[in-house]
Amino acid sequence: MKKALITGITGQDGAYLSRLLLEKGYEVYGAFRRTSDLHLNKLKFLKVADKIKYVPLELHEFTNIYRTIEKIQPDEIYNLGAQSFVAVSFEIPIFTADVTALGALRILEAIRDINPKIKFYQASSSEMFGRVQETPQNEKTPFYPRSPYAASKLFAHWITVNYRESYGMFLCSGILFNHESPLRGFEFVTRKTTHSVARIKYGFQDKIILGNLDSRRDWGYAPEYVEAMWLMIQQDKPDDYVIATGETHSVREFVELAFKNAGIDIVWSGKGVDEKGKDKASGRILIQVAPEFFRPAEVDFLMGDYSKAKEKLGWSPKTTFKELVRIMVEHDLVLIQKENQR
Ligand code: NAP
Ligand code: G4F
Repeated sequence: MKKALITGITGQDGAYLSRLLLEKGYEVYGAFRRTSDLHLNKLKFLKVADKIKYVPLELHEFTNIYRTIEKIQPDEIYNLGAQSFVAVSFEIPIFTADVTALGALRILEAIRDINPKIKFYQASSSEMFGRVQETPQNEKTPFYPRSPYAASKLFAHWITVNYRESYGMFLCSGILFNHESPLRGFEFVTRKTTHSVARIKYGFQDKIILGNLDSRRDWGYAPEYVEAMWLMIQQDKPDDYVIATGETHSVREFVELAFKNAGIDIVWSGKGVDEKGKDKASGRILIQVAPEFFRPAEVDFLMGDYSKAKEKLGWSPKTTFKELVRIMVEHDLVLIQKENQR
């Protein structure tokens, strides 16, 4: 039985990856950072919470990481833990760098010392492409990070490459474009939107207030993206791969489609922060724009080229943008109904 250690077990990808590895017969060790309330809601939703062995692991703390890896002796480590919210990384840049950049290095140092044969996956991000230098973005596209989060991920990415080249360790980096699901955190624009749409539909919220409606992302479906993580680690040679859908859509498109899935057609009027989205049928304002949701530096456009993953891993995305929005809205409509029946 293979042993896998997953950092960031309480997050979206931690939950889907745990389910996948358990299905494949792994013994899964879930690393969580200690808080006053260990939240296992995502793992419970997938019905895997009681199948995981939990270990406290703080990415700030080298001794803690070292001892944890030494004790478990995992075959594979998936480093999904991070301060993962780009907007907040402008508010807490040093914390972000410590966890998101140095956290990866601390794990690599521990692996190098304890057992350099442990295979390692680093959760790199399309945010590293930032102000994009070519389109679509692939593994050879130059990086141009636009936030403390992206700069931190870039350090973690290059140190992973560097340790692979320096010490011959089995280290992979997955450059994943945005991937979403009903388990996505509420602060990210997709889930913020679908959750608000459901609340508006059932009368628990008046409107949603957003930032830049024109930024574009390559949005895929999270359960498919964790399969790519596992596939990378099963190859004969470690390498880096872009995981994406190859399509790009604006926040505005996502919002329109989310409301449409709840039976509401949106019409837009005004410009910039004065722009408003109204219910076509009633004229009611449902969407507003506020400066507080804009970022000091924005990533305007992302669109990934996943041909290397397709060729070498046999991986391709399956869920379309339209299906992704429908899945998320339907989930949140049911969630809001259930919450309010209690
Ligand atoms: P997420 O839901 O925000 O999960 C992040 C996880 O990291 C949570 O379990 C969080 O714990 C944990 N964490 C935060 N600070 C930590 C610390 N100091 N020590 C230990 N653990 C800590 O993110 P996700 O969407 O699952 O993404 C997984 C990884 O992929 C992240 O590294 C993210 O940056 C990266 N990524 C995500 C995407 C995407 O579109 N989802 C795309 C590219 C890359 P708490 O629950 O306690 O906060
Ligand atoms: O949903 P977002 O916060 O995701 P972002 O910044 O693209 O980052 C996510 O994907 C990355 C992969 O590229 C991951 F590495 C990262 O960990 C995270 O999972 O914002 C998407 C876009 C941005 O352009 C933002 O400015 O939506 C725009 N936006 C507009 N209004 C908003 C809002 N974003 C948020 N979070 N909230 C808004 O109200």
